[in-house]
Amino acid sequence: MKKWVPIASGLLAGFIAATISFADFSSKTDTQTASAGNKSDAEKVYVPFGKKDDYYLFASGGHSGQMFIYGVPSMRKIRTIPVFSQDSATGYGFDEHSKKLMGGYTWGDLHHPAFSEKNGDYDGKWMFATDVGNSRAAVVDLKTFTTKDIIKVPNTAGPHCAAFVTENTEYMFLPTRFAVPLGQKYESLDDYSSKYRGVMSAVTFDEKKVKLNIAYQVALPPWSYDLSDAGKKGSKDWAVMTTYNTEEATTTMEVNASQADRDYIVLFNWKELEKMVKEGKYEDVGGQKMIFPEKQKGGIYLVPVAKSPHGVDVTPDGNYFIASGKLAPAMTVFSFEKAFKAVENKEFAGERNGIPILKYESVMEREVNPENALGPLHTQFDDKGMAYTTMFISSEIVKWDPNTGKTLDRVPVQYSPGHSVAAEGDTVAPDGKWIIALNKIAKDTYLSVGPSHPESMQLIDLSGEKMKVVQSAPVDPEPHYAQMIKADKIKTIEVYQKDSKNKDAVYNQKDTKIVRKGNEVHVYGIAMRSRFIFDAKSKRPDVIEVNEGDHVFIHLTNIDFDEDITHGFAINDYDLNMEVQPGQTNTLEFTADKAGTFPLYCTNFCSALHQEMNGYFLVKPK
Ligand code: RUQ
Ligand code: CUA
Repeated sequence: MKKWVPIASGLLAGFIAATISFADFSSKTDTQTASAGNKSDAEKVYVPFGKKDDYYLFASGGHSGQMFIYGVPSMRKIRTIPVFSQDSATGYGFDEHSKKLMGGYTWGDLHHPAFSEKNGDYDGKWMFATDVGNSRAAVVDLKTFTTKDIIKVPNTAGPHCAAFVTENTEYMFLPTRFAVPLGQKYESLDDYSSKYRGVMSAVTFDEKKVKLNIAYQVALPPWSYDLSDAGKKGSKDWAVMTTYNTEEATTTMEVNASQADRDYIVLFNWKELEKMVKEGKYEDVGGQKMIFPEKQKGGIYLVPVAKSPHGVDVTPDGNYFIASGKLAPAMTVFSFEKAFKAVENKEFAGERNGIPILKYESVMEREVNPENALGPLHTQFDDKGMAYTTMFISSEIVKWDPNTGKTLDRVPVQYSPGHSVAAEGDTVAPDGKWIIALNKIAKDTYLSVGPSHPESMQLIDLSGEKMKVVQSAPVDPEPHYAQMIKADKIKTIEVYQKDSKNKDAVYNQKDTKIVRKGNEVHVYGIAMRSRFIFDAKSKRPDVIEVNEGDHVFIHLTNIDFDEDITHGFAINDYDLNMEVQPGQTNTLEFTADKAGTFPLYCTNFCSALHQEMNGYFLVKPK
C-alpha cells in the first residue's frame, strides 16, 4: 500500500482551510454563473404550469430533523416532511400519535434518506432515515408522506452510516458514529479501547405492521463508522462501511484520529450474521442479541484503506465498492470478487479485535487519482455505469470510469459538495439524465440573508457530451444526502379512508360527544367546512368546557372526504396545534392547567369561511 502521509497532511491543512476561508473560490464565480445562465438551460428545467416534474427528490434536512421534497428538473420545493423534529405546520410532534413516535425528543439530525427496494430497484413505497442527534431510525409512508414509525437504537450513539437498504429491504445497517460503552453507561475514557464499542444494528422493517425492529447487533471495535452501502446482484449478501479513528483516540480527534496511514472498510456478510443469530451465537445485552466478533468468528472482515475514508459506494453491477478518502486525494476501487477469493484463501494480514484483515493487494482493483482533484467524498453512477465523485476541496464533480480509472469529465460546483445524487442513483439501474450536487457552501449565489448563507443544490445535465450545471436551488440546512426517484413510482392516496375500527373516529355529526370520566375529558369531534362540532346536542356545539386540572383528549375527524381539504386545530395560548387531513382522525392530549377563556380555531385555510371556523375552549378555575 502506498504511503499517504505527505499528501494527506497537506490535505488536512487544505481541508481545514477550505472550511474557514473562501478567498480561493471567488475567482470561479463569474465563469460558473455564466455557464449556468443561458436560455437553453432554462428551457431544460422549465416545467410549465399544469405540467409536473419527472422526478421526486427526497433531501435530508440534517439538523432540522426533517426531509425536504423537491421536483426535478424544476428544483421547486414541494413539501417538508417532519421526521425527527416538531413541526407546527403539520402539528407533527403535537398530536398524540406523532408525540409518541418522537419519544420525548424535540429534534433530530437526519442524514441519509433511503427508499425501500425490491430487486435492487426503488419500489416507491417507503423511505427510511436515521437520526445522528438522538440515535433513532424512522420510516416514512410514501402513500401519505408522513412518518409512521420511529425506534430508538440502543448501544449506538449517532447512526450516521445509515440508512442504506439491502436489495429487497431485508435490512438496514445502523453502525454508530461515536463509540460508547454497551448500554451507554459511564466508563472512564482511559478504558476506551477495552470498554467502548462501535455497535452496529441490523434493523428490519415489518411492512404489514409498519414497524421497525432491531434483529441483532454486532459489537465492533470502538471506532467511528462513517458511511455504508449494501451490495448488489452478486454481492447482495454483503455490505460495506468505512471507519475512521481506528487509532482509538479519545480527544482532539481532528489531529489524533488522523494519525495512522490507513483505516478500514468493514466488509460483512449479513446472511452469515443472520445464521449466527439463528444458531444462538450471540449474547444478550440489555435485551439485544449481540454478536461479539472476537468470540463468534466469521462473516466480518476488514479491508485496509487510505486514512480517514468517508464515502463507500457499490457500483450498480455489484462488482466493486469504491472508497473515497477525505484526507487522501484518491478513490480506491475494490473488487467484491477478489474479496470473496481472499476470504476463501484466508489472505489475511493479521487481525484487529479478532476480526481478520484482508490483504490490501488482494482486494484492491485500482487507485484512481484525477489530477488536482481534492477531497473525494461520495460517488454516484449513471446508466452506463460511469462514476461521479464529489470533490469537497476542489469543489467539483469528476466523472470517471470505474473499469479503467480514466477521468472522463469534470464540472465545477459552488461550493464544497458533500454528496451528490443521481436519478435512481442507488439502484441496480440508474437513469443517467441528472445528477445534483449537494453543496455545503453557497456563498454569493443567492440574495443575502445575513452572515449565514443557505446551502445549495445544483442540477447537472448528463445528457450532453459534457456535464453541465443548469439550475441551482437554495436549501435549508442541511443537504447531507438525497435520493431521486421516478415520479410515477410514487402512488399517493387522495384521502384517508373511513376506519370503522378506530374508536377515536366520528364520521356522523350526531355521534359527536364530550365524555367525562373522573377528571378525564374525551372530546369526539368533527372538523368540516367550515365549523367544528364537538357535541351536536349542545347549545354551542363548537365550544369545549372543562375544569382547571382536567386531563383533556380532543379526538378530531375531518369528514371532508375531499382532496386537499385539510383542517387545523389550535387552541390560542395553549401552545397546541394539530392537523387533520381529509378523512383523518387525530388526537391532542394535554392537561388544562391554565384557567380562562381560550379561542380555538382552524389553522389551515379551508374555505371562504375559514375565518369563521372557530369556537371556545373554556377552563373553569378550581
Ligand atoms: S455525510 S458529506 Cu452525513 Cu453523508 Cu458525507
Ligand atoms: Cu378548516 Cu380552515
